Amino acid sequence: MLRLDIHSPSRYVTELYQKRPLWGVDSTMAGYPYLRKAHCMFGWDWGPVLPDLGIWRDVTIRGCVGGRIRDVYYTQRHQQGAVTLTCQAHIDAWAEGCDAVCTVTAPDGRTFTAPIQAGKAIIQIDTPQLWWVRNLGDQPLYRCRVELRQNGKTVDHHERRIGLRTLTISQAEDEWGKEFCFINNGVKVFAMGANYIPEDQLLPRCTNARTRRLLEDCKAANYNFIRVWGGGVYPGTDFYDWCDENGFIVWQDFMFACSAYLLTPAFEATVRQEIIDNVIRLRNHPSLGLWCGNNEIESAWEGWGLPEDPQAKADYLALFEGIIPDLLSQYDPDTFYWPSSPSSGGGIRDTSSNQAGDMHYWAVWHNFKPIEAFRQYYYRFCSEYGFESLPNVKTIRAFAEEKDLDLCSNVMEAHQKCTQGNEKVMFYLAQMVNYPYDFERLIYCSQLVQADCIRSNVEHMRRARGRCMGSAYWQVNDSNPVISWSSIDYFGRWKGLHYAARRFYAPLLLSCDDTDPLRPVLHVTNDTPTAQDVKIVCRLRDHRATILREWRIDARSAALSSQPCLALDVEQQISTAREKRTRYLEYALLQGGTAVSAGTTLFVRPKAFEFLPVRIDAEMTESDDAFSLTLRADGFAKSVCLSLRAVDCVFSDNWFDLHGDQKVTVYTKKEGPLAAWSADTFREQLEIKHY
Ligand code: BMA
Repeated sequence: MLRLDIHSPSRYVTELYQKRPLWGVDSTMAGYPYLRKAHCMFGWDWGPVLPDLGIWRDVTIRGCVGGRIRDVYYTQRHQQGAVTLTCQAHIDAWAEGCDAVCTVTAPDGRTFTAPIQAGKAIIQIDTPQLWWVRNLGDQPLYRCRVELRQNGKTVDHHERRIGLRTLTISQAEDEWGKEFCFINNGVKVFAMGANYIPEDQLLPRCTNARTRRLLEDCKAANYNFIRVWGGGVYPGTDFYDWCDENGFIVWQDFMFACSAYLLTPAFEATVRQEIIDNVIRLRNHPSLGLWCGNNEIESAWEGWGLPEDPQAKADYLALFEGIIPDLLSQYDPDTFYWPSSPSSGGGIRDTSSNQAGDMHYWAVWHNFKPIEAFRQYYYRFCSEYGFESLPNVKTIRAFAEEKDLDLCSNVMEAHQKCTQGNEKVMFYLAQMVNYPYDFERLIYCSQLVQADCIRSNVEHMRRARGRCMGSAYWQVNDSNPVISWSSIDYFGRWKGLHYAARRFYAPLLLSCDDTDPLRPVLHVTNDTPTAQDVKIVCRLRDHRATILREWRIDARSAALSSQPCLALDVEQQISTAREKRTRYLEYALLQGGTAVSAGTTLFVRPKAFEFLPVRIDAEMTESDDAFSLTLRADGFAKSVCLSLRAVDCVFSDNWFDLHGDQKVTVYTKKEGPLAAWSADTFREQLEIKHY
């Protein structure tokens, strides 16, 4: 008989806290660091206090006859175009007559077999098909199977898919300090993605299908990277399988965040087992790029003014700079370990360095710095920065009644968990846009400002490619319907930011450095592994979208590079305050006649620009599997947002700008409820907003 006793987590942490307080972040239930459950269940600055309890993943009991395979670890050495694969099998063979064999099947069907002797088999793979991060190459996966046999009969087997690749962090010294950069098969990768938190505040509601859909949405927004944040849970194996298949790099935090811990013998024992279990479970995934000790605890000890607690501080170093790296050197020596995020390498010092390591930049948002402050800072790898917005009105209506549709209502404030969160929303809106008089306009404007703000930081980092080699905005998803930093809300609805991410994370990017507004410089950032021939068109327009001046150049952008390609001087045309308010730049990077990257730069903030009334025409066509829209404006329309009243849908492009003489065609697939729609219904349901 297997008996499980489930005790109250709240009672447990409260009792321990009363005996001995232990620091944890605000807006949580005190004492939560005492218990190895997802911290965010006890509340976070985007989640309610709802510590649930129970079993939420499958539990199995396996019987074995003869012997069993506990686990298998595959390591690889790449030399002169060949791979030596070592299979280390941890086998309990109790019976006489047991032997084991490892068989590797390549994607092209070739097989390699070797007997396992003294727990090891060595397999030589010539002409290996390498696994690459997305956009650098393909993701061929090798199927590896270990069989344990007793007198020729299989008694147990273990199967995994691996990728043949090297993937680690390079910290080579350079003119700015030390780089911090993923390097895949010798190629330095600019990591582009976001932070991932648990998909539901109540874990049993999470499903593999939901996770896959979220990851597909990340892929649609051109990510090649995702950081699993340390205040939640270790995702299920399906998450990593998807990342293996799609060439994402996973930054894996261990599940510790913003807290102090005490290494009592019982706590240490459970933590050790947790680390061992998860490392064994995840170490063979080709997408696993890095293990990270925790989220923000090193920086908290360094500079957050925590209550004095020498024991907890000493235990921090013992756990994250002693026990965990020791366990990794035993269980997964090949994956890079980083003690904390952010960090410059450990020792509780210099955790906010712009010379080495990763960085969390929160001066914009948490410290009320203006949006432009992003661009004054140079990061080596920015693993967190963010900006809040309100979710889709349909999401809000899931928890609010008509009378609650007011940012400062009790209901809306209950769905804002960040300290002074709504004040910050309004603070930044007041800087950027005209006063949004109705609630839906407020939602629209908050998403517009969020998207613009994150875009400007990402473009800045991508222009600094080489010096900066990674961007993960905070955060891709929500665990509940809430006002937060996410780009996709709890119900999977894309905010303006997610559409913007699709553009600012495009492998080939055209962006404008307007540090000196009268001498803006267009840059091409090429994150593809080949040189690209491009055409750049830039136009100075007035607020009717009339072209006042045009520049055109052909350029060749080297593989994996970022270069200035067109320096403009508009001092003559932008000399008066009125010209600043009525003129703007529009630019596009063309390949084969199509714009693959485009943007707009105003000389003032949107609230100061003199927008004119504009009419947008939408022409609709229909095919068997999609509705297409061709949009045209009779002037300049900024941040055109398309939606359907009754249902959700993702458009091939959205939140784009329209300029008089140009048209934009977008489509949406006839999926779900749309499958049964007529063209007339689609037309009636279409809503078009713009700034
Ligand atoms: C970072 C994260 C989270 C938090 C977010 C927003 O510090 O690590 O702890 O939710 O910022 O404040």
